[in-house]
Amino acid sequence: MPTTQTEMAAADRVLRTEYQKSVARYWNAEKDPVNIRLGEVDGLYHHHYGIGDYDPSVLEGPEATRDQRIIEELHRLETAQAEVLLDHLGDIGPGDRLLDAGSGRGGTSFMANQRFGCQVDGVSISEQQVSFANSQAEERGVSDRVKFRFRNMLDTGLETGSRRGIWTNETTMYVDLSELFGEFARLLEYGGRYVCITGCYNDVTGGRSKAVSRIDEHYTCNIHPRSEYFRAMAANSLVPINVVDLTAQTIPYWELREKCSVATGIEDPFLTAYKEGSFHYLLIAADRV
Ligand code: GPP
Ligand code: MG
Repeated sequence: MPTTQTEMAAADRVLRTEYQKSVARYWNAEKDPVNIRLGEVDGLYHHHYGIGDYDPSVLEGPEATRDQRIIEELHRLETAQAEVLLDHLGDIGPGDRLLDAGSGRGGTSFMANQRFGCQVDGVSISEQQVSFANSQAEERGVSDRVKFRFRNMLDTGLETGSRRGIWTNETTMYVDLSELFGEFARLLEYGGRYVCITGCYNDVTGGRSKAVSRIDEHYTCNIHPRSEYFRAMAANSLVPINVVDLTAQTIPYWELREKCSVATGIEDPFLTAYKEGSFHYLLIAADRV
């Protein structure tokens, strides 16, 4: 946390609003077992949900090890989600540079570096997460290629046109999309790819359902309607090439998570929102033109 005058001035430059400060406080304090115990499975710490069917055999077998089996299975589904995100980045070479916008404890960044061998920069407004992720980079021996910075994704300070690819893995609900995509359009080279995985509410059912409001309240975020993503992309030279509705694929993750000791209580609102159709789990890949 910032203590000296210089550190406090730096924090004020990154955290411009009271809202951003409150989000940073939340993530600086966060040590939830649903994230830590899953990360400890293999050292990849994620801050997103999972996709794909779970293996029902994890629910059987010895009672004493059941919880650990579920934790490992949830972690496998979260890693599978990040693989699908990376699949949509297109051809990335070792000389390319990528940005993980809202990089959390670094899980997706390390997977990208492992897959493409390229440089990955992560930005986060949580100094705690930045320091955790940089320690992970040291431990993994990739700190020369994967770097995390205490920066605001709306104003990263990174070089214009420097990015072949950018992604947001469940982070866009904390920011204004026009501002965010304006910054991404600046950072991406011509033909560069942006991949977004997000939860968004359904314009067709109309407005924010009670279950979606409970999710907002739980994470101090502001879930956007589906339409807002496409409006803000179109206004910022980002042209969608793929839109994948992952809702059906994420429901098993939440059903399994509900049965685990690390459940946080937000499982029921997610399942309700997805099943009633007021909320989607969406992947959007778009090219910078
Ligand atoms: C959670 O990561 C993601 C968010 C906080 C954004 C909200 C996402 C939506 C799709 C609406 P996490 O892994 O830290 O959450 P949890 O602690 O619940 O696992
Ligand atoms: Mg989690």
